[in-house]
Amino acid sequence: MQAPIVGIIMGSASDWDTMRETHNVLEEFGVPHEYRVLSAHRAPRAVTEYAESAEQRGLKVIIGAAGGAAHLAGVLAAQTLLPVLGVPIESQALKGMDSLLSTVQMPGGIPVGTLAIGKAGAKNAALLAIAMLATTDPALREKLLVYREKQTQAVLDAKLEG
Ligand code: RP5
Repeated sequence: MQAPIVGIIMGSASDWDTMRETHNVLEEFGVPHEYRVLSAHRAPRAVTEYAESAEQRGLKVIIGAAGGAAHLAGVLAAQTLLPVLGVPIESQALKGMDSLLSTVQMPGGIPVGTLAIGKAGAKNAALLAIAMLATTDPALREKLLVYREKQTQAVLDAKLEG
């Protein structure tokens, strides 16, 4: 088994229904990855340990997903030089607007590349991580090209009933 190069971190097991999308896309592309529940407020020391050791363990990109006061991706980004992508989980109370704003609105200096709320963002986090990795991996770039071509063809072939 290859060592993971992408780390998916989510604030709660309840985020897995969304973050499975990220996992599925990375699986489809054959990108070695790991996924864990680590919370910035319920397990802050574990988040620090993860972020501080990630680069040395061989990770290239971290994806942080959380809902509500979603500071997880920012806290990860603050403690590593690796690029961190953020997925705002769709919360019950505010439909993910809280998650979106607290993930995306990082003060200048520590960036989090924030994706859309919910499953679209989870899927795109994987695709964006793949695009980043593909800049130095020609085989992965080829897979991304084929994926895009298939997607385009599916749109052009779409049949409407009526
Ligand atoms: C956040 O609080 C998690 O990322 C999750 O989206 C949200 C709710 O967590 P649970 O109460 O379902 O564990 O920390």
